[in-house]
Amino acid sequence: MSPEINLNEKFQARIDAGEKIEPKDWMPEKYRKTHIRQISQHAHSEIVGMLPEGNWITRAPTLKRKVGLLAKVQDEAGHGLYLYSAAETLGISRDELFDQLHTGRAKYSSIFNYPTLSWADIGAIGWLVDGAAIINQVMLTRTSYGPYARAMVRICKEESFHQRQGYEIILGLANGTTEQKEMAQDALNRFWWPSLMMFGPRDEDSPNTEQSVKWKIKRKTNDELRQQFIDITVPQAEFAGLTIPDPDLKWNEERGHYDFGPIDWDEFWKVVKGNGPCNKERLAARVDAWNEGAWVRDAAMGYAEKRRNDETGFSKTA
Ligand code: FAQ
Repeated sequence: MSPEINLNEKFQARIDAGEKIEPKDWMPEKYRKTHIRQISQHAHSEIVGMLPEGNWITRAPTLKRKVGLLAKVQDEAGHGLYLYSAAETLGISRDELFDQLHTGRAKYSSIFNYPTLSWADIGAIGWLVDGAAIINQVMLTRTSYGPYARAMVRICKEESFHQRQGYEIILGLANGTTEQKEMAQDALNRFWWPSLMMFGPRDEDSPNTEQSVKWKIKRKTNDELRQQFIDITVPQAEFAGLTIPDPDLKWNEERGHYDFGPIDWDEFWKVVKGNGPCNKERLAARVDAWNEGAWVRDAAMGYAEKRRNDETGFSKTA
């Protein structure tokens, strides 16, 4: 047996035994690369995801709503930072990760390429987008790579607050005037299908799932998580008096799940490949932020360098 096969078998045995893999442990190159891809895609999603909501901070209808939204958007920045740090433990620099995003080589979640047209969209994002993100991320708290799993624990706590604040906005609108209820329904109509797409392609079209399940990166498949999200969310829509925009949606007694209509996968791939309603705008906003923030990074690096020099001797010994 070659040493490489032996290492691979030992690695799989550790995974099967439920052990966490830590940064300095031996790991197959593909495991490392899959994590860099997934964690960085996740990190990019968090910071690009700040843009559609940031759009409404100055227009939130009350002080309470503004404070809630500000806190949420700030949380997403924090999630991005934990996740970039987790990706860095795999031997890639943050500059390289940002370069991949800015040059369009790295993906981020398709959902953030849709516009936020009304205040109700902020409710819909919290309720549906954070709701979908939690379903996926609760699974990831048990993922096999230690730094990613640990980052997810805190992120999930914050995401549940986000989900609740979004659902509360939707409930307020749904129980308000006719016009407010229509706004909530319109937001649900536009965000429902893109939220289902967040879970990724159907299992039979998902090239990464099989290996990721074997390595316990994913504990559930895209279709399993999507179904879980639908089953949880439909009663929430009913409680709010809103209608899910799917004429085929029906409880299936035998399966113990909701059946649902076909997802427009052409739309999904169009958005993933950069041709959604806001892809260009989102990327341009990130590139601008990077360029405009250069002086802050330079100043922080200059200060860190100065402190390092101070600690190594000269000024401190005086
Ligand atoms: N959008 O073989 P699979 C959030 C790509 S966080 C764009 O199934 P995999 C918080 C996929 O990368 C939301 N691309 O891939 C928040 C792959 O391409 P590649 C983000 C997608 O990785 C809320 C190809 O399609 N969450 O919302 C999408 O096994 C509010 C084939 O797919 C995460 O990133 C998509 N929707 O499964 C923030 C969670 N789906 O790289 C602000 C972690 C698939 O081979 C405001 N990620 N693709 O060229 C995951 O769990 C997985 O990566 C999946 C995809 C499930 C997303």
